Amino acid sequence: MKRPWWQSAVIYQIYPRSFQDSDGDGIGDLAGIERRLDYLVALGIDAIWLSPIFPSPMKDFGYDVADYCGIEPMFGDLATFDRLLAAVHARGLRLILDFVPNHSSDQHPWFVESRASRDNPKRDWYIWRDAKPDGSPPNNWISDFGGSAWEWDAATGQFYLHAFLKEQPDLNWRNPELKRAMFDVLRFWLDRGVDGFRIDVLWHIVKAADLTDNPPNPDWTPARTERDRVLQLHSTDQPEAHAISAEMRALANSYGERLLVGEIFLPNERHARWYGSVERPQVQLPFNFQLIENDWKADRLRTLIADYEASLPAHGWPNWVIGSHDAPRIAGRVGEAQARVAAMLLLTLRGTPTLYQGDELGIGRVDIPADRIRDPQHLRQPQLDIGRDRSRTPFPWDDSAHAGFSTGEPWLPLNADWRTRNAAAQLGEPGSMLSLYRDLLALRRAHAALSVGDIALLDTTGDLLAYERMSGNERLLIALNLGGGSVMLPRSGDHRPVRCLLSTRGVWDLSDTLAPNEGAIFELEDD
Ligand code: TEU
Repeated sequence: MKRPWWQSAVIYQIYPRSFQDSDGDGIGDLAGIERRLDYLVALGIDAIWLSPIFPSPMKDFGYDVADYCGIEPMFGDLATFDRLLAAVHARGLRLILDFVPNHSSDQHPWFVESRASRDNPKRDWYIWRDAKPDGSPPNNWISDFGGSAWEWDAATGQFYLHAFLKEQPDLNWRNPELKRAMFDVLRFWLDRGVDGFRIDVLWHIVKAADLTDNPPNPDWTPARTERDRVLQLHSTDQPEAHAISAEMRALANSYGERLLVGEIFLPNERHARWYGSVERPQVQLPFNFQLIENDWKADRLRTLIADYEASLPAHGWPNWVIGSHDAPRIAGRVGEAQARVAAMLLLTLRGTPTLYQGDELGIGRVDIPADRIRDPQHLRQPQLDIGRDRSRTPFPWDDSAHAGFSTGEPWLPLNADWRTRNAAAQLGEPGSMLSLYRDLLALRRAHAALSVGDIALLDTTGDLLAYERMSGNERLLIALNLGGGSVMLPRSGDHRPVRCLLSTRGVWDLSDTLAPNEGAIFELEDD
């Protein structure tokens, strides 16, 4: 059976503002990305996901779209985009775009019309409601960025809904014309040749028709725990959103095998429903954030891997991610030595991994001076330790001015150690994080067991996390030491490790032991 391309692929997320600037304005752009494609080829990834590149007032840095079928001038234009897409395809890579269907910018012409008057034809493209008799918002829903999810519009005397910033009004997917317009957007990009979409907060796009109050959540924090999400009972995860995602998939499939990645935050059982059924599939990859959201402890990870695998429908393909433009840097969170183990985990688990730009250099936590904070979520809640800017700092390419990112002052500061922690410095350095990523990606490409093989978790204890991956006659053992002491290698039934293919320390030389913070991949043979 020929597997679809995205099952054996590794996706690399680019945050376009921060990858490579080509015109000296301190903000990355499409021509800059094109210039760096060979770096990505050498790294060994298969597909690129670009965070939003569409015209935007940038209140939420592109997640507030003012024109779904254009390119933000700061990033380039449609001609630059077509060139980039051709250059990506010429290298055998794929390109997926970020589709933001839940909300537009308040500057989108649709919203400008919608708010113009109550009888405007586009009024119903957004979610407008009267105030309660006492003047308060229509229900108790809260915005992900804090406060009520309703904004009063004095001119027309109604509230509109916004799950995120007030400059990101929620679109009304129950309106057939809006829905048609959004499907036209998907067609526009599919016709141009993109290989798929990452769909922003897909689970949000339809709300309960009667806008019922959510269960009260007085302890809500922007940390967004699983509990917070479950309490968004009526504002998310509606059956109609599943139906729409099945229609999106049918459209994507009509173009050949194009990939849909859905940003979904839900407990396993409800999360798994976003795969849909064999007859009526939804997204191929409902994004799985569990490695980001859980403690970095061997027993915790073992349980979550087992539970997640067990929750997948038979046709459901897993996926994993350890970093994004919204999450703290993995190396900041678990430390640099463990970040190497995390890289090995991400690239040896069963399923499609997504890498986040800069994690392959081991960039840690970057502290942003108060006067340079740009993240709207952080600016609204400065007292909370949630700054997303820390993961959005410019990519350090080399030790020249501004780390080779731009000839001008970058829009966010660089990582403090950019003079030594940059791509050029790590390229020829066998022990570097970049070399480890390249080795892992090469190994994954060479061993089907690592990309598409089965997985069997071993019943280990303490700081050891271990599993086997197998395909055909090949059987590999991955043993990860999540702690600071040595651990014994696991006994694996009647198989024994015969050869170490890769260690996060460079060499594995300890017979039956893993050094502190060491992860290693072994070939197994029958006893
Ligand atoms: O994020 C969705 C989301 O749930 C975020 O609130 C995320 O949990 C938060 O940023 C973590 O602190 C998507 C995008 O990835 C994010 O950048 C956007 O701000 C958001 O949607 C609105 O479009």
